[in-house]
Formats: sequence, structure tokens, C-alpha cells
Amino acid sequence: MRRDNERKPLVKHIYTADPSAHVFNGKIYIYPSHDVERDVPDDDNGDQYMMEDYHVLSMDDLDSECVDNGLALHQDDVPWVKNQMWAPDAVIVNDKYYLVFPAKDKDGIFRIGVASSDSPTGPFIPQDKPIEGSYSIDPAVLVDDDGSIYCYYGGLWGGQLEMWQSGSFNPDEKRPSGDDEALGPMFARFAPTMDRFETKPCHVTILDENGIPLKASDEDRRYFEGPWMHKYNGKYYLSYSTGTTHYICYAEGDSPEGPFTYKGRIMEPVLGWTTHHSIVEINGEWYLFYHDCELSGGVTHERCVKYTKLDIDDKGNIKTIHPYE
Ligand code: FUB
Repeated sequence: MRRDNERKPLVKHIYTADPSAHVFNGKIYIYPSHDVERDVPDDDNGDQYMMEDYHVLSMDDLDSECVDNGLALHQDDVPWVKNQMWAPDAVIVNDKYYLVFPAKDKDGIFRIGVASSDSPTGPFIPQDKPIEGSYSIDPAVLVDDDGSIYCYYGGLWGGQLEMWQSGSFNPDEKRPSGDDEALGPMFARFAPTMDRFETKPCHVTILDENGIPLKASDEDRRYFEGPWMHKYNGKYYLSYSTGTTHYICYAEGDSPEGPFTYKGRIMEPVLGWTTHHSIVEINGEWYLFYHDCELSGGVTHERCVKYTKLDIDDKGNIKTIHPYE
């Protein structure tokens, strides 16, 4: 039986996307992108996604009203940001809440920034500079059982990940193609102060069933953007969007640093081009927070966040969701 608000827009007064959901002190908090209405054509660079700020959503439980807690952080308050505040995540470390977000710096290069607050809903005070050595988009943070704070990030095309293959930013860098090894997401560990990475960023490897890294041409399975990491029965589950083929897939590993082995599809395509999710345990059950473009009738950059329950079998396999069935 589905809940009344399952697979329905959680809020309708603003457009929201890329939901990173967490349970903090028994309450559900959702950290989404705040989409803006803009009459511009879509392009592969993502110029239609001109988000300027963040609002944090919250729910007392899965059946209650989803509340918009107002402005949590605006680009005008972040000294290094030019524009495009894309998909954020949040984490609690030593009783402080940190919003971890990507945005373009004054040179038009995506970096990852951090802002802090005593409240999960903000307002968040940004650090003066982006995290040194960070680049690209879609940060997702996992605090492992030993306290290590992992940040996974990276997105192809407009997310600029392929432009860093040489180690420095090159907008003309060739994209991996054909039999080239696909680019994984990146990972690095945050220092507990959340103001720097304490490890050098590395690529995550995703292997096929034969232990061979996925190829760039394998667009049904290779990583594109939107990483999420959760732990289930001692295993690490890396889930992500395949971008061009619009699936949410997952891969499993024994270490937060990989390698991960491709396991399957979590969700079939939603209405819209992008698909982006998070996975969270709520009262012993697992839920997928995701978005589609139902609220705007299909406008790619006017999205709405939703949730649905995950069905996981006793071997830990996640059953594929058909979002409109
Ligand atoms: O919301 C802007 C971008 O669209 C995100 O960073 C991607 O994951 C995609 O959802």
C-alpha cells in the first residue's frame, strides 16, 4: 500500500530537484536544488539550470506536510560564487550542520563549497572560499561508522568532470568514448573541521560482472552524475544517474573507496531529462527521494521532489522502480 503523498510533489509553491534526504534527530530534512523559472532553450551545458539559492524542506514523518523552511543560503552571500547553485547535500558533524554545495566560481568553474549552521534548516554561513582542490558538481556526503567523512562528487558535460582529466581544468579536454574506461565519480575525505579535504581526490571505479571497469560507451550503466552512498548490511551502495540514458543505477562494494561492482537499476526514467536521488533509512525502512518534471508539465529545469519506498530483497538487491506504475 502506498502512502497518500508517495510519488507526488512534496511541495508545489516552488520548483525543487536533486533531493538529498536525511533524518536528523528523528525528523526528515530534504536538501534540494531550488529550480528557477527561466524561458531559455535547453543545452548540454546545463545553462537552463540557473539556481540562485537553497531552501531546506522538512517533514515530521512520511505522512506529514512537507514544510519549506525559507531561504537557507543565497549566492549573493557566498564571496566566491558567480552563479548556478546546483545539487547540495548536508551532514551533521560535531553537532554542527554543514551544507555542502556546488556552484560556479567567478571564472565559471564548478567548485564545492561548505556553509555551516547550528540548525538543520539554516540559515547557513558560507566559508569564504571553495574547498581547495574541489571541482565539478553533485557532492554527496557519507559519514562512515569510524567517523570518516567521505565526499563523492562529479558530473559529466555541464558538470565539467571530464575537463579535469589532465589534473587541471581544460574546457577542450576530449570526453572518454567507445572502449575508453568510463569516468567514475570522485571521492575525497573531509577533515572533521569541514573546511578542507584531508585526502587527494580519486576516481571511483565501477566494474562489470567480470571485474572489468565499465566503458564510456556503456551508457546504460556507466556513471554520469548524482552520486549517493549508503551503507546496508555492511556493504557500501553507490547509486547514481546514467544521464544520457536517464536511469538511476547502483553498484556495490566492500569499501567506501571502491571498487564497486555494477548491480542493477533502481529506477526507470522519469519525466524530464535529469534524474537525481538520495536513499535514506526511515524507521527501519528504506526510501528513495527523487525528482521529475510533473509539476511543470515536463519543463526540464522546473522539477519537483518526491519520495517512494525501496523494495530490497533478502540478498540486498534493490528492486527496479517504475515511477508511474
Ligand atoms: O540540478 C542541476 C543538475 O541537474 C544537477 O547537478 C544534476 O545532478 C542534475 O539533476
